[in-house]
Amino acid sequence: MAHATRHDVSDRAAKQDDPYRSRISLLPEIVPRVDPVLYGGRHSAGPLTSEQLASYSHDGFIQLHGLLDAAEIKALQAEHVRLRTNRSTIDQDTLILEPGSAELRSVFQIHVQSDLIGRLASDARLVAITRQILGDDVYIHQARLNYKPGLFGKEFYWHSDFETWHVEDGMPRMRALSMSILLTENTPYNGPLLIMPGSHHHYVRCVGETPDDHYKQSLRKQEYGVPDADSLSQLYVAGGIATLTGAAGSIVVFDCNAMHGSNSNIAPLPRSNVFLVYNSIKNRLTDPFGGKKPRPEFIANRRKATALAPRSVSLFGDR
Ligand code: 6CS
Ligand code: FE
Repeated sequence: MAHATRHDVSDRAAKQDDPYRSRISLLPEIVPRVDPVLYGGRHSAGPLTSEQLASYSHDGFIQLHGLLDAAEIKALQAEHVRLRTNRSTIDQDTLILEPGSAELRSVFQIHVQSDLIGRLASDARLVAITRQILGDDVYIHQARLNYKPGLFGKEFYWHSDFETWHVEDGMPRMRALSMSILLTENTPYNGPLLIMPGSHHHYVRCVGETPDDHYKQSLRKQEYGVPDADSLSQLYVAGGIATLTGAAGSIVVFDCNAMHGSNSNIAPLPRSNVFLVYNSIKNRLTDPFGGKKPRPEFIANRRKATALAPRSVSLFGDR
């Protein structure tokens, strides 16, 4: 079926009809989310309890412990070290450095470049949770290893991932989620993920025109698609800030539109997490709603947007 792209209608009209338009007006705005958080459907009877689903719907995130066993966590930590010490084996286009230094910040398409993390991404335990929340088959939109090195790891300022994925990648609706798998202990002092509970129910329209090839800058330090101070303060007053500390192996599942960020890491120990972004196959990318050219495949998966077949419930093959 031919998908009408937005070039078939006047671009201006398309932009005004877009409920999640952003980076158009000179004034920021907070508007209500128009999509559900939990999509129910045929996968509604999944591994999460009704209390966990209610908590996710209310706050925009849940933290899961004990899903991976000690051997799996150890294998993921060894893989993290292998990737870090064998940088030459990684596609250099997918390596993102810290702003102002040669310290490694992120490795994208990590589920393609690491067999073990590829198995993690299609693990039946994770896919079942994602299907239950998104109510559909899913695929990986983006996967990255965020290093946040000790002493030198820089912050990720407050943002909604969906605002970027909508404007710069053409993700139509809020039917995606991220899973952050902690590879090192996330403590109060090494830059853990911070989320504003309840912020996912609101959409912050940002100001400012997206520069060409914005990702070359934004993945190091994001300056466009950054919410304004007043909107951030309103979301904070409404829901506060949750600090997602936890042991290696715990998993934070959070909505694509949750307002989140993390502080710099000046502690002498790294904060490394794998981020897996799952998108519903009904929410595949179209043309970027911001009108710029699509971002590269290693950031936004377009060519392999087919339903993930859940693999065994072990990172070590069928068990
Ligand atoms: O632009 C992106 O897709 C990336 N930027 C941030 C700050 N979080 C999501 C994603 O990694
Ligand atoms: Fe993010």
